[in-house]
Amino acid sequence: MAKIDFDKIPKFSELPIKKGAPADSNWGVFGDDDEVGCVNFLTPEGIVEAAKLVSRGKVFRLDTPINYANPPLFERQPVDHIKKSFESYGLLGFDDVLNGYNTQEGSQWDGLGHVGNLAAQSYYNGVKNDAIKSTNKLGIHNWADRFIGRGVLIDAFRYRAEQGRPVNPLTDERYSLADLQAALKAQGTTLKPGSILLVRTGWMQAYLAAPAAAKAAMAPMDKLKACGIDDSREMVAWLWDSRVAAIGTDCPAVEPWPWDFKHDGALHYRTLSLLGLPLGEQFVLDPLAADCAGDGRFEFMMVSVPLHLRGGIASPPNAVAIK
Ligand code: UVW
Repeated sequence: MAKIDFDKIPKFSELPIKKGAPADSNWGVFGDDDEVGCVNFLTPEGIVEAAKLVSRGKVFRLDTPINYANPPLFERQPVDHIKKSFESYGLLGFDDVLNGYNTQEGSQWDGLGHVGNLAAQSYYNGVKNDAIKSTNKLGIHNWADRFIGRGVLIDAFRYRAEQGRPVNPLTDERYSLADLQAALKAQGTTLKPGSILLVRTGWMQAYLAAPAAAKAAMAPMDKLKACGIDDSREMVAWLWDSRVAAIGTDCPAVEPWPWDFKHDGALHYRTLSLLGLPLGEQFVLDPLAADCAGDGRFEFMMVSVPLHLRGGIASPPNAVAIK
């Protein structure tokens, strides 16, 4: 893990630093061969500081149980969980077998091989499609022991409701940068360099409360409508200039769904492909948000240990927030 001098990291307005790199990309900032992206902002010093945020020993699991969405969103396959018996060996016991496990069936970090920028025909740091397809380049394994540090929650859903401008999470409404900044201020929280930012949009709570028929109706890609955060240039400039290491939300796509795959300015491209900034989706944030509202502390230690899957495209976060 290389030491990061936060003062030497270029500002968004100074990007790109590499000749020929797309506008608004940070390619080369962490090295031409870097496969870690903004997770580089999580440092050993940051882990030590984050550990000081633990005072009550309260732990919040941030992942959905496997197969929570029935059916899974975006036509992803449900997991077939088989318990393989040891009976034939004359033993009492079982193994698990997960057939058809899509690492994005529920809570997930989108890895840097998830989407590439169409205009640049490249993934983060200029990696080409063939390298994603046939090598382990930009795999989720690069984050397997790196996703630990200070977590910050912005309860944007609560803030908007308190402002008398409630968001309906089951529509494609968006949270603006001004909403996120005002919510942070109202909470009395600051974004220090090297934070994992979690944004509660209210989607998960609304989805879980929906009847089974509504869940089935919203699962197909062309039927889903979901809130998210704005895909503006200002939004990513703020995330980068705040040295955010990753952004996780409780909605399906971080940005509102549907988003236009052909639109260069989509948040997926601006973050994953241009900045190497992980996107977290379908996180469980409601119990954590209730606790933060209760004690007025919206920061915590966060430990996320993605699957050690070489070349993996995405992973359940296997994440906990500890207060
Ligand atoms: C798509 O946007 C297609 O997937 P996800 O929201 O899981 O990143």
